[in-house]
Amino acid sequence: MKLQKVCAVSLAGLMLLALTGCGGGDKKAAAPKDGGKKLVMYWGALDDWMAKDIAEFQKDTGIKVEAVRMSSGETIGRIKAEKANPKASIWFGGPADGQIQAKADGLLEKYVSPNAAKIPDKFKDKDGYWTGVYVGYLGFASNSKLLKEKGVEAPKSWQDLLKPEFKGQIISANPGSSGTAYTMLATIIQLKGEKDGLAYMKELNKQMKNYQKSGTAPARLAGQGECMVGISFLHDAIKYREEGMKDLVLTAPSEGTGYEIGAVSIIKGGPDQEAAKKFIDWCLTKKAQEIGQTTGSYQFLTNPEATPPKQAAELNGTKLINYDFPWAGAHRSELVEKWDKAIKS
Ligand code: S7P
Repeated sequence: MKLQKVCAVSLAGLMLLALTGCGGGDKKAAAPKDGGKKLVMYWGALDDWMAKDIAEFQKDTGIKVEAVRMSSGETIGRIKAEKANPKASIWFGGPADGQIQAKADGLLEKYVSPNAAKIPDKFKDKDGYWTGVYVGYLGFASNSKLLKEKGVEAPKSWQDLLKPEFKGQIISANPGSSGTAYTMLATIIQLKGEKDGLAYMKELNKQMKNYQKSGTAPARLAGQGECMVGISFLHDAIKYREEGMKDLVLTAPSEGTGYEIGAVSIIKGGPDQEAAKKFIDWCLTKKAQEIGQTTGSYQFLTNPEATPPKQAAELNGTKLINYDFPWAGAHRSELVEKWDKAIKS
């Protein structure tokens, strides 16, 4: 699908037409600071943050941006399909697992931004193919009203999700399409080992109401009263609660939970590689990292100079597993396939 078409049909695209001027506009506008370059990016975080980031980046550099919001699985599929003729140069956001797989598949270009020096080693690729921008914790977003009606407590462990009272009351995303849901699958396998982990996922499947394409949906649907429990990154649940879904309560599993490093990388052979490098330099700065929170994206930040959103403090003390990113990225396709087989068997 041509990017211009995406721009024309998607809501995000419509917002971007206004922001980037790809639908025409003021012909007398001042010449861009960066000689009229255009950057195309695939975006894995939320739409409202995307729109604000693009507007600020364009203001700071004069570089126009076209962007499409996609879940991790879709982005990998798109970049693979376009390998011979890449249409985009930047992949921003979504758990690093996807970008680790893309690196192994030869789909990314190495770029060590001078600004990456500030980012702690644990948040970036040792070979310089991706750099972390934010960090998010996985957990449960439950609807307190529905829980109360049934006299049930919010789940406090992965094991709790298998309780009879949650049958048909849990929504997650599909690990094949969603970076969030793959974080869950990789977390469970790291906690329990492959055999027991897949057996657990099979049991969990019997509890599910449905699987969504994107990992932000479960928290939103729980907030709307569509299910008792949504499995999402907890910062998304904070955003939805702040936006009015007051019944949302947040819990994290006592066995430990997985987390994401939301990463940025350059797509190999994509157009405008110089503009892509400029975007990476820019999005690692303190100023750029602090933009997400102005649109309700409350992840922790990787630049130690950036002020994290105050809302994220609620998640301090969450018990995290020692999530193995290289392992999770390397086994993504294989584990998704095994999960698919397990839940269908
Ligand atoms: O921006 C919110 C956020 O939770 O969205 C990403 C999330 O994984 C959704 O992507 P999928 O559709 O692939 O599940 C996170 O990276 C990010 O923190």
